[in-house]
Amino acid sequence: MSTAGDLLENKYFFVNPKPEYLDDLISKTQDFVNEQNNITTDDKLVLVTSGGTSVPLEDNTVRFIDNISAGTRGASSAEQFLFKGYKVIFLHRQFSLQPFNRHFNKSINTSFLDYFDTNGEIKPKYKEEILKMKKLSETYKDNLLILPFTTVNDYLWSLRSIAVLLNSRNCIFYLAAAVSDFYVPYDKLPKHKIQSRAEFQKESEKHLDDTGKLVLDLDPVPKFLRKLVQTWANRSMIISFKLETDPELLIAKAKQALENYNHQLVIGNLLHSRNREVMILAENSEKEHWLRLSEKNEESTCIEELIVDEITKTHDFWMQSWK
Ligand code: 9Z3
Repeated sequence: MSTAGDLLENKYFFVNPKPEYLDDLISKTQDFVNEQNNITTDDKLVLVTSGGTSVPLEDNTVRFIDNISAGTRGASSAEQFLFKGYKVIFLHRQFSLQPFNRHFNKSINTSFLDYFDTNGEIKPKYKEEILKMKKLSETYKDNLLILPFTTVNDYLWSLRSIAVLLNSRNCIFYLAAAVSDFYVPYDKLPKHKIQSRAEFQKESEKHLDDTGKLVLDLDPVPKFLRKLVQTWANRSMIISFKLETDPELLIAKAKQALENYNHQLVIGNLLHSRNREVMILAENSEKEHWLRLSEKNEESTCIEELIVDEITKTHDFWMQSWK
């Protein structure tokens, strides 16, 4: 029996055109998966999504709505999965943080050129860290496929295309990207830049009210987690993230997500403490538990090391349960 949600999800891909580069993304993913021979061996693979999706307000986009995410969670988790022996597909918001490189563009005090002296040599105080990250990125380069998205539409098309290629028990979907809840469907999207003065508005593209206010009309983004869990990747382990700002809502919303979508695990975090603590709620478990960085280990560890350690153990256990 199809529900109203199903209809919305199915309609989505008819109304919203696929990104131009999608075929290229699919063939890169196919090559990566085949090269690794992943689906037929015991190799483990993870799709990490990272960064925020944008919602264009115009087809020729000048203005857009964005979701907050630097890409730290995704990029840092991708590194940790590589260290654990996983092959990683890193689907990230273009220009957000990337594994290994992230260590050099996260500081507001240091820009790219600050790493070099006037002769173009790397300054000694940065050399050790640069060489370390360069070595790691070379070591893992064949195990890492980096793919970009910008809009929520790019993201959804890419997620669906990649999911059906990876759908197997040895794959994890680790959905850390911050995905918009609302968007403008393509059939309602103004072609050209929305005019800020009424006299330049075309009759067919009226967005200002009589007082000159811009009135936006956004549709809810269909709940694709349901499709992912039930159809596209119904053999894989799926982990979603829940971002809240009100601490009183976090646990309830995480529980609700597990009940609604029946996937394996929700990781909840609050905006301002997301780099220090997260809560984990697994299917069939009564209670959530927290992972926290202590003051002692804050300097030497990142929270993603704790998260990925736990996730990979759960994945091992979960794969065993299917054998
Ligand atoms: C997260 O909650 C991520 O942990 C963050 C990471 C985006 C907070 P940063 O990249 O931040 O380290 O700066 N991601 C998921 C957010 C999201 O959109 N979840 C949806 C929701 O909460 C559902 S899947 O409803």
